[in-house]
Amino acid sequence: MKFIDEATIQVHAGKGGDGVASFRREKFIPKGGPDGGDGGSGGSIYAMADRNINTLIDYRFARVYRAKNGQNGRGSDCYGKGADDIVLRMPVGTVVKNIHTGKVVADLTRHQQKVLLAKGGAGGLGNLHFKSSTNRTPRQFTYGEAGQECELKLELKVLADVGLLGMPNAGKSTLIRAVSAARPKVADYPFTTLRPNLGVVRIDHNRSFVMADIPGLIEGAAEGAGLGHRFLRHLSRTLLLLHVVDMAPLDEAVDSVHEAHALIDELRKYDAALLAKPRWLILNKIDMLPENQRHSACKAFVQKLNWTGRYFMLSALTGEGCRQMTYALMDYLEQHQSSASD
Ligand SMILES: Nc1nc2c(ncn2[C@@H]2O[C@H](COP(=O)(O)OP(=O)(O)OP(=O)(O)O)[C@@H](O)[C@H]2O)c(=O)[nH]1
Ligand SMILES: [Mg+2]
Repeated sequence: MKFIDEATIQVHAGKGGDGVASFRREKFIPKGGPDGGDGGSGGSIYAMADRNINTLIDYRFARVYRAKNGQNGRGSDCYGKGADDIVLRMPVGTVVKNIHTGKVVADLTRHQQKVLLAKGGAGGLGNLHFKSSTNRTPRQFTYGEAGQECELKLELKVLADVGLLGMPNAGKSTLIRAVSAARPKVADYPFTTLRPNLGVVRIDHNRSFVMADIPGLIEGAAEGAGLGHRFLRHLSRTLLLLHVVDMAPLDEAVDSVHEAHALIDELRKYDAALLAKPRWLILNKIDMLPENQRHSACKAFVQKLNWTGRYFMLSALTGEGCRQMTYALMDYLEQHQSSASD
């Protein structure tokens, strides 16, 4: 199924039914008194997170959602029926914003979390309510209220602890396959990955974290080169980024240090908050380097890049060094996760 991570919709809650002014009219009961019932409330519209849904594609096709109006009240003390609510199911990780104010209306982070998007109008009052000792034949009633309506932007930001970042072909998808059960396609051409993939990395039976693999990024992504940089949105909720670098590019003319700088520049252009996230360097494909040159090659790379943070040398293909990286990630997340969620 096509992966869609943004959509714009309109929601119109139902209007409340009107109250009614009516009087009891029956044979042998003169002056029956007021018996006009209230209108029913209009249907409301809710968003609900559902972990079985993983794209916003449904909202690309159906963009307008209207809940029904409440029924009007009737005589003989009959209240109008309230209209059913509409519940829009969305993937966990969807953020709903009001297009005009920019305000976040819902941030769906838990399965089955339900948030009101547009409230149905209250039903009007029938004349029954206006009866008093001084007014035994009230003719007043009120109309039902209008339902809320608004235009909303839906944005899916996948929920992952760790995000993979890198040029096409760096080996991101191979890495997520090596450490989790996720099976994204791997191939030796750029832009194999066209949508984010999530994988659960299990360290032992009760320790695990979620990793996100996103499409590759190239120089000029901010200006739309390659697939652009919109997929970076999916890294915005991660605690840590892994910058995957190809230590053995097929094309010898490729300067990996230059590419690494270019990628960091793209991050900067996209969002300062993403750039400020902790980032580790993953020097991949070391199986392609002779064993006795691996350390020196990686050290030289790190120095040329002026990298002072943590880095790992590994081969996503053979699995060498992957375990060490996942354990270090787990430790890091355990130390930082609780403080982040406070
Ligand atoms: N020798 C070797 N090849 C690798 C390694 N990791 C990945 N590759 C190869 O590199 C190529 C690209 O790998 P992918 O995992 O598809 O790269 P990607 O970063 O996901 O690429 P995009 O999805 O296009 O951004 C494939 O041919 C992989 O088999 C590695 O550690 N060693
Ligand atoms: Mg890939």
